[in-house]
Amino acid sequence: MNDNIAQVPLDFHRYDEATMLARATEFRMELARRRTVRHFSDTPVPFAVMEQVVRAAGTAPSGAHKQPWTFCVVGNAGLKKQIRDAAEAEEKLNYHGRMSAEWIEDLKPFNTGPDKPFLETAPWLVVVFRRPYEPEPDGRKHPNYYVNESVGIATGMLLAAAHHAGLATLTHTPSPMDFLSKLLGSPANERPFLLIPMGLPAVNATVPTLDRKAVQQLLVSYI
Ligand code: IYR
Repeated sequence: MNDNIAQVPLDFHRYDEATMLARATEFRMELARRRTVRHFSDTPVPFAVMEQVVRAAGTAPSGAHKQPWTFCVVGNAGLKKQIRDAAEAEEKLNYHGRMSAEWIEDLKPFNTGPDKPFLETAPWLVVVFRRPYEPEPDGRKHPNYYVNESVGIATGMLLAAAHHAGLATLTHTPSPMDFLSKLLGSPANERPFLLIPMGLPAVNATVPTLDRKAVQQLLVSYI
C-alpha cells in the first residue's frame, strides 16, 4: 500500500444481484437510445447543465490521475461562426480530395458533407483538449500518461452524461483541428481532441437506420 498518501474509506453502493442486473439493464437501455445527431435546434440550454456534464466527464480515471484534459465550452455566436467557417474550409479540402473514395463511400449513409451548419445552430460547442504534458514552473515539460486513453474515456463519460441530461451530441472530427487552438487561444500543451456540438435536436431531426453489433458479435466470454 502507498503510505505516502492518506487513505479514506471508499464510498461505494452495494446492490443485491437482482438489483445489480436491473440497474445494469436499465442503464444499458438508456444508453442504447443515444444517437449521434446532426440536426440541432437553436433552443438555448442553460450553462449550468453544461457545467454538470463537464464535471461528470472530469470524474474519469486517468493515467497517474493526471487528468490530462480541458473542456472548452463555447456558446458565443461570433466564435461559433469563426469555428464553423474554419471547420468548413478544412472539410471542403477533405471531401474534395483529402479523403479516399473508400472513406467517402463509407460515409454515404450519414449524409455528411463539407457544410457544418450545426456548428452555429447548436447552443454549445464543447471542444475537448488533450494535454500531452504540463509545463513546470522552470519551463520543463512534465509528461502525462495514457493521454488518448484517458481523454477517450472522459469523452465517453461526457457523451453519456449529456445524453442522461437530455442533450443530443455529435462527435465531430474536423481535420486538421489546429484552427481550434488558434481561435480559442489555447496554451501550447493543449491539443484539440474532439469537437462536440451539444443541444436539443431539431424538431424534425432524423437519424440513419443502423444496426449495432448483437451481443454475440461484441461479447466473447470464457465463463
Ligand atoms: N471529418 C469529416 C468526415 C467524417 C469522418 C468520419 I470517420 C465520420 O464518422 C463522419 C465524418 C466530417 O466531419 O464531415
